[in-house]
Amino acid sequence: MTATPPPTGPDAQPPRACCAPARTAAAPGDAGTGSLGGGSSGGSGAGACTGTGTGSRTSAAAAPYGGWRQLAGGPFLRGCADSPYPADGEGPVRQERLAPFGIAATAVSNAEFAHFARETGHRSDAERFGWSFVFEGFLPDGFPPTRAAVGTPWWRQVFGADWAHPEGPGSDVHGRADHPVVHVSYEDALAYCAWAGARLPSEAEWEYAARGGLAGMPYPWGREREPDGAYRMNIWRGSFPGRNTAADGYRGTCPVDAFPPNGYGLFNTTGNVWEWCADRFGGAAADPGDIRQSDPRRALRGGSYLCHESYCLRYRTSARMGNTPDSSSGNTGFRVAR
Ligand SMILES: [Ca+2]
Repeated sequence: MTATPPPTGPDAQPPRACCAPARTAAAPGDAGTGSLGGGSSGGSGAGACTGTGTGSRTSAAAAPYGGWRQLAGGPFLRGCADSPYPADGEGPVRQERLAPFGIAATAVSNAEFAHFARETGHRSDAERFGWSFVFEGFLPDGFPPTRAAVGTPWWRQVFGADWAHPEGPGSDVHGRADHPVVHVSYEDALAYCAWAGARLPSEAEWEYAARGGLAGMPYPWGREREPDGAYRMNIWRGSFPGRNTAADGYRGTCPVDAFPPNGYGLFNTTGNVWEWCADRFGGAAADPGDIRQSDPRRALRGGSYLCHESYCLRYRTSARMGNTPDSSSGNTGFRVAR
């Protein structure tokens, strides 16, 4: 359990394209054991972004589970100069300025999303498509054959998987009311925001909030991943993808308010689940411009319980990835801003 700063230079990890797979444009065929096309760089799926079933909130808007954190904004240093993944567009470090904003202390929980779904009848993208991506290690022995995402065979296309059935048919969120909702797409997140009278944070807002007032640090609490040997977030412990020791206490998701908050009172900005942001991804073209504006992918931040340094060292404040707006998987959620 040693502190491990992000590797740079010749020791850097090669770029890894896919922390959560994209839903493919082609409609899924048989449910054999073959592979789906995919990866996080594909286009939006057929019929994407329609029928999200957004409704107006019919009851008084409740505060987010962990409350709001009102942040002052102002200038801050965004990005990192030594990302192990140059193609992600984490760098260069640049100063940005933000207006004051509010952001939820925690990711949206299953209980919150259930409330939204009950009131609006929202049908998530996973439900519309009939399937979502589930990590293979969560499927019980004897589970019917599934297809894998190309390049990331541990992601399995599971029919019947959605936010209320995170591991597919027969699973539920009982006992996980305070865990982050997963299997939600960008479009699902927007629908929730419309109901809740909130919005998704911009990437800049997310990163500013995740840094908790610390400049230039890879983690929300500082430079060391496990300061004084203490686990501070929910990531993959062991060796990926075969051995999940859950040494940090969690094999899958953890409660949205587990582990100590950062300096701004935000919980689990790194680890646990990837969080959708409002911005388009754009890869290395992180600054606004034609390339970024034409990218159908939306940005996600923070990494997840599946991230391991051997494969995906993205559980850092500046790390990014992108995915198409109709994609969903068991490690993707969101938090709201205002
Ligand atoms: Ca863990």
